[in-house]
Amino acid sequence: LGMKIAVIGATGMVGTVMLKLLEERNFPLTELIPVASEKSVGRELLYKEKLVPIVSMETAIAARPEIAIFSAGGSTSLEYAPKFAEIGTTVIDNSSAWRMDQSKKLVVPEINASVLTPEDKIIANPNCSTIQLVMALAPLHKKYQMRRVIVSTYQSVSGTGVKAVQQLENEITGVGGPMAYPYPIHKNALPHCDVFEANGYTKEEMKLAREPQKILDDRTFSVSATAVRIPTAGGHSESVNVEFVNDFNLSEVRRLLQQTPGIVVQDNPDTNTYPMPIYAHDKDDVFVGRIRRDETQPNTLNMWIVSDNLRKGAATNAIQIAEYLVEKGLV
Ligand code: A2P
Ligand code: 11C
Repeated sequence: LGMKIAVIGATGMVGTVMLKLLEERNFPLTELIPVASEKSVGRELLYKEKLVPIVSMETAIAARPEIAIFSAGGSTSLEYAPKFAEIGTTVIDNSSAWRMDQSKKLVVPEINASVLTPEDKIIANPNCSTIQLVMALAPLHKKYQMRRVIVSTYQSVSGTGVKAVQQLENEITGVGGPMAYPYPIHKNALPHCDVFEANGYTKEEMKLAREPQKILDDRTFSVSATAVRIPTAGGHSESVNVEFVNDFNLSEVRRLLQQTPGIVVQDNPDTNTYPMPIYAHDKDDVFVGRIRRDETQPNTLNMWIVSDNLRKGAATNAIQIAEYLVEKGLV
């Protein structure tokens, strides 16, 4: 048994990782249909030691794939995801286009894959910084009930795209080139991820505020975020302060996190053990450390969460959704 899978944005930062993961995880596909912009059509990509031609969106729709995974920006998703859905393709969309649409599910498989039905033809993949945050919050929320989360992020340039990775490399080697950010990123920190909204927060900060409530299907807690871009490439890091309704015990918190599939606890001050982007890079897990009590107020925890934003934050999560659909016979 197998199926046709289209990857929209196959040449991009996330698309490249998707192809690598489909191969690595031996996804049961009979045909890979890579799609990119018109300028890339006709080029070939390597998949399982075979060259596969990049095709146009129209050619991909005509091939009627069972699943199409989109990572080619919000406007491409808004225009084309419904066209695939219309012909019966299940779309897994990594852009922010559909995430807060009430008729679309927002899924982190370890947390809420069970909400999916065969009728869900456009499924939204959450934002990268949201995924790693909710992965660690979900088991703790279930046990102690969150009241308020304060998160500050330290985000990798890879989250912005190829142009930003190039800007950092150019600045390190001292050559000029196009700027992805309004300021230098090398030796800098920009309190600015994605665009500013009218309330003074960035779009990235508002994704962190809104998406966790939808994924956990609970509006009784709130999230306040500050998102910062730093000159790192391997993953996003987050400093997280969580106030719970109920008190916790630190060794139980560690045990709950350790027992959660997809979470790895790296936490030992005696050996300088804590999560870092250079170790999270190219891994599918979410790493949690610096777990400690906030001594300034009751029932409050501090922790540090790191994950590869292109893996669990994007491609891995999308492919896990596809694997779930196949496993449950939903496509
Ligand atoms: P291309 O390489 O031809 O530009 P990134 O997020 O790293 O910037 O990558 C964006 C991805 O989305 C690339 O694969 C890019 O293809 C693709 N893409 C951009 N616009 C379109 C479009 N209108 N139709 C299909 N793919 C697109
Ligand atoms: C970043 N989170 O690192 C972004 C990248 O909403 O899918 C992904 C943007 C999105 O800036």
